[in-house]
Amino acid sequence: MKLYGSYTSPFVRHCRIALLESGLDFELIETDNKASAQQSPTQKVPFLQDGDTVLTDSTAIIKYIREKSGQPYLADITEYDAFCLVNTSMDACVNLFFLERDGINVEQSSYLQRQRTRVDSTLAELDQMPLPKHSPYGDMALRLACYLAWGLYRGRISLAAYPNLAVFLEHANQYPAFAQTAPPPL
Ligand SMILES: N[C@@H](CCC(=O)N[C@@H](CS)C(=O)NCC(=O)O)C(=O)O
Repeated sequence: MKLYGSYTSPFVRHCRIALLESGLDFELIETDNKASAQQSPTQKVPFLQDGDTVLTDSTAIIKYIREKSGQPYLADITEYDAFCLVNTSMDACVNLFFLERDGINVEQSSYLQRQRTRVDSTLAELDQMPLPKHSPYGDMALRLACYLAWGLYRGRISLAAYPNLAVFLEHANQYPAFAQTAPPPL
C-alpha cells in the first residue's frame, strides 16, 4: 500500500500512526504541493493507493486501514463528533498557516478573523473534554495529538490557556507510534 504525503503534515501523521498500529505493509512516498496537484483532485496530502483502491482524504484512509486490520474506528457518535471538531479546528489552523505564509494579512478579512477565533473556540471546547492519558488511543485522540503537536511545531498555537490539552499531549508524546512519527526538527 502506498501512502503519499509529507513528514510534517498532521493529517499524514495520523495515517502513518494507524498504519504502524495495523501492522500492514506500507510505503510513504514523499509528495510536495506540485506532485499532489498532479496526482489528487484535492491537491492535498495525504492520498493513498492500494491496488485498485484510491483514497483522497485522511478520514477515509484511516477508516480503510482500521477496517482492513480489524481495528475499531470512531464507533461512538460522541467520539465521532469530537473527531469532527478537531478536524474543523485543524483545517482552520492549517488554512491560516498557508495564507499567512503567502503574505495574506488576516486583519484585512472578517472571514479570516473568524477562522482565527474558530481555532480558539474549538481548542477551548476540546480542553473541557475527557481525554485519555495512555494508550489505547482512539482516532479522535490521535487526531487531536497530531493537531496539537503540529500547531506547536509551526508556532500556530499555544497551550498555555489549555492545561488539559497540554497534559494530554505530554502523555501522547510517550506513546511509541506517536513518538516515532514526530515531524523532523525545523
Ligand atoms: N481533508 C484533508 C485535509 C488535508 C490537508 O489539508 N493537507 C494539507 C497538508 S497538512 C495540504 O496538503 N494542503 C495543501 C493545500 O491546501 O494546497 C484530509 O483530511 O486529508
